[in-house]
Amino acid sequence: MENMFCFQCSDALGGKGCTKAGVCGKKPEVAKAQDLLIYVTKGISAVTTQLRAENKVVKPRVNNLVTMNLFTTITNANFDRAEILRRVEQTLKTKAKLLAAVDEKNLPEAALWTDEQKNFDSKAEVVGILATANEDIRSLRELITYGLKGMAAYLYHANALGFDDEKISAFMQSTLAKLLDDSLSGKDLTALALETGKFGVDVMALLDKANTETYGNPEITKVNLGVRKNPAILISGHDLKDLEQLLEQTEGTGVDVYTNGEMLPANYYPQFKKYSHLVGNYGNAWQLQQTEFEKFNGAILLTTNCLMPPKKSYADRVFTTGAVGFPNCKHIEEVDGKKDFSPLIELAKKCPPPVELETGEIVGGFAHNQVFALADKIIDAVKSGAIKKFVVMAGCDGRAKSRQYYTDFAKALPKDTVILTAGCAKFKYIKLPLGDIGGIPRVIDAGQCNDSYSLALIALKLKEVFGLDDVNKLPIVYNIPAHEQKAVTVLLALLYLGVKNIHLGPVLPAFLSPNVTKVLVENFGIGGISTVEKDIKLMIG
Ligand code: FSO
Ligand code: SF4
Repeated sequence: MENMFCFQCSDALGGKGCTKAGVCGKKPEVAKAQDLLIYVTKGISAVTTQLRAENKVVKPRVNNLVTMNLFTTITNANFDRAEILRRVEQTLKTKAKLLAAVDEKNLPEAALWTDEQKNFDSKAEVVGILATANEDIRSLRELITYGLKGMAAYLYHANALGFDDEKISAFMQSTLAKLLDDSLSGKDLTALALETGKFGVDVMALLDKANTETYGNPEITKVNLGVRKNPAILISGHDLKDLEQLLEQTEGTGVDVYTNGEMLPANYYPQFKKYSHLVGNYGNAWQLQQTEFEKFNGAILLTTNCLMPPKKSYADRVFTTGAVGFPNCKHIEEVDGKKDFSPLIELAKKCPPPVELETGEIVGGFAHNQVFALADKIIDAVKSGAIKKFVVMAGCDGRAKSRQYYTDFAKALPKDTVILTAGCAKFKYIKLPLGDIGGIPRVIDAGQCNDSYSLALIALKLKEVFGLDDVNKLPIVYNIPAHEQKAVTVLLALLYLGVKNIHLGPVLPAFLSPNVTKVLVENFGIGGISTVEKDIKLMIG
């Protein structure tokens, strides 16, 4: 009997799945608690879907609960079994109240399950991923589940800024309910996966609106990579609202703030530029945090994934918030819409300043608004042949040595190509001296992984400008490094937008069965990667 089963990210052991413990550091008891949390979340979603069918209102509080449950189970976010089981109990309690208001007749077992025996583990054993025996149905169900998890992450951030769309929650919940329905065929589930892509576009558009209306449109920005001599706080993850509150609370305290990983693009927003104690970015993508966090010396705040299990040498300086959790790391709760970061500030004041990792600057801030402002220049460069091809390399970074491919690929690209990036994948090449084409940098960074939406808008704009009837006729190729479930959302969104011939790497997701892979290859031309030389030839010609 396996201890656990998880294959939701690119680190799935042996390209198949983690069965003894997670490569990410997730223990079997945490994996099981997550399986149970997904099961009860499907259960409450079946109830809310029934409520909507009966024209009854589902309160935002219930939508938020479903969103947060999904987000909690994303890779490298929450390793705290007690917190995950607390969410299971809260979900069952909320569901019990909702059940009183619906017709229970047609509801599935998961909607009616209660925890009377408090025997979480034995239930978790039978409701995990492998509970679906047919490997193709399992593959499609998980593909959709991961797309929904990524959507939940983006919806959570939009909600934090006061933006919401009930239609997105209704879709997420009705889809979760459908994943309990054994009558759905592979064909039905394939269609549902594409519909998940449609809502993936919607949720990224909502978050884009939330971010830009709150913090302004990202603009071309030089971000400092060096350090100052003050004590400091490092903030990582994707939550801009957390950064805003942290900057407000650290103002005038003598404590500096640095971004890390996916928080780097915060430096591109006008609204954050007014804080002179936001010094710049420290470090690289998530998989280097065990050495970089040690050297940072100050307090560290993880607002979302990716969190690696903290090493003893700095664990007492790590704080979590939102969906993130790790046993014995202090967690900052939100109370009445506010987070009190004073424990971090007080700790930071007692810490030495960060050790300098590097000096210099990087340039970013090429979200859709900024790129549209440069449209004439870019169109001229394409028309004159100065830019021959755009290569979309948005996605994730990760720990696999094989990801060196992306650095080598970026270096080997001909000088008349431009990389369009977003997400932590950028750290594999954004610091390379790749130069520019008539003032247009050869790496155009749109922002976080959710800002892949900007890249889609840019592609659609180019299609319109060049009068093309198909987005695949543009001189754009897609070489996407994927790791966790937000990348699945982005992938499904691209498929929904009709983008074909996407290359996924460094490995094809473990959760794609041979038959599902075949469908993706035949209908969308999805492929993997091989060597840099072969792929340059294939993609660039
Ligand atoms: Fe990266 Fe982690 Fe943004 Fe992901 S930090 S890997 S796709 O969580 O979300 O790009
Ligand atoms: Fe393994 Fe990834 Fe699952 Fe962690 S999240 S247990 S590394 S497949």
